Amino acid sequence: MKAHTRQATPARKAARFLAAALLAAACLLPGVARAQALTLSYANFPPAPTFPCVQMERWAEEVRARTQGKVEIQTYPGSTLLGAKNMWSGVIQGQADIGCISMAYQPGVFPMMNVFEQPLGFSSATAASQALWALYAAHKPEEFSRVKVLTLFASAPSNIMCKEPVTSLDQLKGMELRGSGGASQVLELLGATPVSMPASDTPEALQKGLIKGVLSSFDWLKDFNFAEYLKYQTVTNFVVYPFAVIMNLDKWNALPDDVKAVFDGLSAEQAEWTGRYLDAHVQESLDWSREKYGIEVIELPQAELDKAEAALAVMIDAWKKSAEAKGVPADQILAEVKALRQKYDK
Ligand code: 3IO
Repeated sequence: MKAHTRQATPARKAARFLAAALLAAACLLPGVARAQALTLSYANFPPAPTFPCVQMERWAEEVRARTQGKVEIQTYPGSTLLGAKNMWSGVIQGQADIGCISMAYQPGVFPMMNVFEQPLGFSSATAASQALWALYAAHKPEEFSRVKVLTLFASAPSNIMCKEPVTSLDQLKGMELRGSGGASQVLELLGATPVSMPASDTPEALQKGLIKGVLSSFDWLKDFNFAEYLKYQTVTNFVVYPFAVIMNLDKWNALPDDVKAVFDGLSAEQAEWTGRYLDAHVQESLDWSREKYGIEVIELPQAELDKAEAALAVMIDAWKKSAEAKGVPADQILAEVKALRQKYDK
């Protein structure tokens, strides 16, 4: 036994070394896993409580869960990394890996997808978001070729939130109201004075008295606390605002295939989730605003709504012309969007 032990000494040393090595490796493993976890930055422009940021946190949670922690998403709400105006270029240049844009802030940049800023009669954020993703997935338009599109969604139909009661279209004449893109054109055509700015700049403009109100969806009343200042809500159900969540192309191309599959698998689902969240939240926002600030909700007579619809019809022709000039088969796209609205908007 003794001789055997003596002879086995080098082997025992080797075994001890191996055990130590294994222990060290075991201790290191969590560290290694953590070091390998990929962190991506995700920039957003409006404040954290607003729906574009709520959907961002939901997406980040889903990514963490579906990649088993392999991918960590660091979120930056409230323009802390990129603001509304430099979101598009900032993501293309890589200042943020992922960013959320409101397409209305870049008129002319998205000739095909701008069809969603036209008065098409979508009645919910859910239907508009589903249609938006479906149209994008079917065409993968050139206008987004410099980025990876992770998901798309739309606001709920837009309504007038105002310091003064708007009970007829005539009252809009010369009134300074905030809107962007398609919503801004709507205001113009109805005789108001549109003041274009990103959602994130609006609280200050209102405080300074530069505008009397806004044209956007009713989630604003609660999430920007506008119910405190804007007591009169006129239900118009005008255009929606389309959004895109975009990713830097080099960062996307460098992702492992399994992570790409997780992101792609989330796109359509995230669009629908966001629409459903917002539609429910708009209701919540109205109820909260009634309860807390006693807001007044004004319904326009049908004749007024018909008059507005007639006045806005020129927008679609204008979109067609500008889209065709950029090589978009506008009639075909319009027909597809109308079919998608029929499918999703019940
Ligand atoms: C919007 C934008 C940021 C935060 C909440 C929001 N709800 C509806 C919108 C759409 C809009 O007005 C815009 O400018 O994108």
